[in-house]
Amino acid sequence: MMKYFLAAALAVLLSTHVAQAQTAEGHITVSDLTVKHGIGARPGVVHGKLSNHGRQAVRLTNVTSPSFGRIELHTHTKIDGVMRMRQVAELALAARATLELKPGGYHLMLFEPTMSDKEAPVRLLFIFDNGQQISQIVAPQANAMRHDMMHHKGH
Ligand SMILES: [Cu+2]
Repeated sequence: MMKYFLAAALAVLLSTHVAQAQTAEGHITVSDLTVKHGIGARPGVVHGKLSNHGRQAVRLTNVTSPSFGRIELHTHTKIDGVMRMRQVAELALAARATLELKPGGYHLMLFEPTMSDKEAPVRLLFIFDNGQQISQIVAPQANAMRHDMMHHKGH
């Protein structure tokens, strides 16, 4: 019994230590996030800002959410004169730089929604290759149909 208690106490100490280490080394901030759900079966989209205040480049390698089965990192590239969306494995954040996720540029795409209430806040977890993880809760924006159709044209 005592042995179990000590192991549990040690586990708490260790996890506290890890959390503090992440805060101390956390040079990245995520801000101005917007979440828009897709109409019908179309994917939703996330825009915002990723800022790296550190002296080393980092990469955003994954974003997860309990509200979506799959989140992809996307960019736009011009192919034969036409702007098309393309999935990328990661987003590079240069040292002391801000990467903007915006229409016509980098963005996140939200697939396989698991929530029934489209007005419910969406929790997003940003995972970086330096070990930092940032959790944000965003209230989805009301969806303007025309905007949604423009965004997904040529997807
Ligand atoms: Cu996309």
